[in-house]
Amino acid sequence: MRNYLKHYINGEWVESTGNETEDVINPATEEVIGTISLGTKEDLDKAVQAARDAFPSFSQTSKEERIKMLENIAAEYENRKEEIIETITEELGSPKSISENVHYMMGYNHFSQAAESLRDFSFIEDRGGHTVMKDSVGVSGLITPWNFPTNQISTKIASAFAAGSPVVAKPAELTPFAAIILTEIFDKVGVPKGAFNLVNGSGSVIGDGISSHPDIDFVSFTGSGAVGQKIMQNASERIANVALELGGKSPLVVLEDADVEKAARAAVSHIATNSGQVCSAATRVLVPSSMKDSFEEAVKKVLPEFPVGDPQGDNHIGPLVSKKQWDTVQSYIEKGQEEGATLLVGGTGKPEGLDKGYYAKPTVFTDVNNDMVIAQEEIFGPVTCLITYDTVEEAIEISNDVKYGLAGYVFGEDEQTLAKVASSIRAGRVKINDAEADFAAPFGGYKQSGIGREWGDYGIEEYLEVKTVLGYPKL
Ligand code: TAP
Repeated sequence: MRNYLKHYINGEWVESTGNETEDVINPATEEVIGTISLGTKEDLDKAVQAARDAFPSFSQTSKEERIKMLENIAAEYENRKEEIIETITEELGSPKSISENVHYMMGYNHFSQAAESLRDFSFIEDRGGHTVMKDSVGVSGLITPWNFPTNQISTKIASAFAAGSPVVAKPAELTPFAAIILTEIFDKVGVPKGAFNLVNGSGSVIGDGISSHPDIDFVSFTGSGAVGQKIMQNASERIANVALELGGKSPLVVLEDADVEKAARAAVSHIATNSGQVCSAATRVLVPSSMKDSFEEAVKKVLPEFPVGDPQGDNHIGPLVSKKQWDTVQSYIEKGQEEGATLLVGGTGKPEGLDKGYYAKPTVFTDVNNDMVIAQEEIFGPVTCLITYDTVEEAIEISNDVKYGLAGYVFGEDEQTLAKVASSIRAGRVKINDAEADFAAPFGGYKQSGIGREWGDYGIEEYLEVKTVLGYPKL
């Protein structure tokens, strides 16, 4: 049992001023695996004050000091590797291989990449004989969701630290333990007092408190569009800047000359990895009408490569994070059937033999029309839609006919067509075939997928203000 009843404020673990607690459930066993304190507005005020007090000195630390700090964090993170993997598997239910190769790996890369990006980053530059300086934005409030317990919080903290911005962070109640390990890491490597503060608690108290706090200068949020809107509204009261990383309904365009099996494997992998609880997952697969049958056959063929089951075992798909998320996914599968889409594989209910745990069946709908609810709304589970098209222009039109614009994927051979589709998709990140991820490349969305960019030097820019000084002395 992991009982974490304290918050981390001003370099110390301190008692909560309230008595409320929340149990954390392992979604694979439905058993309680620990408890956290739910912070109060008073706890939050203390954390914000600690960050404010740290601002004058933390914002003036040298680039070299911050690089060293980020490198030390990355090294200590590596020392805690096994514990991080085990913790994420327990609290999120992600299979061990995913906890290691996706969750652990992403957290590590954000800290080491921030150090790397900082090395070449210029906080002062010349513009036509005048000077442009980049200053820390002030105190940052970070609110993160449950689906990537180390990725989102690590990219935000790494960028904030790189920019010299003290932080107040609130992770999701469903998966709070990975953030506690990160806090222990910051404590161990000697992050200056007040530069990092962690207040556990509910979205409605601590999350809302962060977005409306008069002494928080910048809010970075990852999560649902509905909460993103509230955060923007709250921040607008004091004209505070926000970065929002919201949902997606990303297209995967299979071109006529694509390797069908490779594309089908990628399509299934998008809904299998992290049980499809991924904002950038491709959940609309656009297939040429002429390839419909062969693509459907390929989906059925590759599906057994992604077994569902105990995350402690050798499986690729674990449970969904909670009963609530399981219910949401079930209702979308029902909706798809009501709307007239055809179930190619999967459906409602639990996979055979998995009665305990929030397991859902990987589900692929075919004969989907892009206007259907299942093609327009983010389901956040192992569910995808096959949509047919006749021309490349039509594929581009369908790709963009959605309120989101987080990511896009294209499979094919002809370079001109790949380039045309990739450059026409209105999204913040487009991946051609199986191109490798790069942590220096920016991540973020167009349209209702968000505002701002994370990762690498673009991520650091979010935590900076720009000051022009005309006539600055040439020192
Ligand atoms: P959200 O409610 O958006 O939760 C994300 C974070 O915001 C959590 O830390 C949450 O706290 C906090 N929060 C909740 N209400 C808040 C408020 N009024 N002010 C400030 N912060 C607040 O997401 P969810 O309910 O967990 O998931 C709902 C749906 O959102 C999912 O089905 C999925 O479609 C989408 N989602 C998207 C993403 C990404 S990466 N785009 C991630 C997660 C979920 P607590 O949860 O601790 O209360």
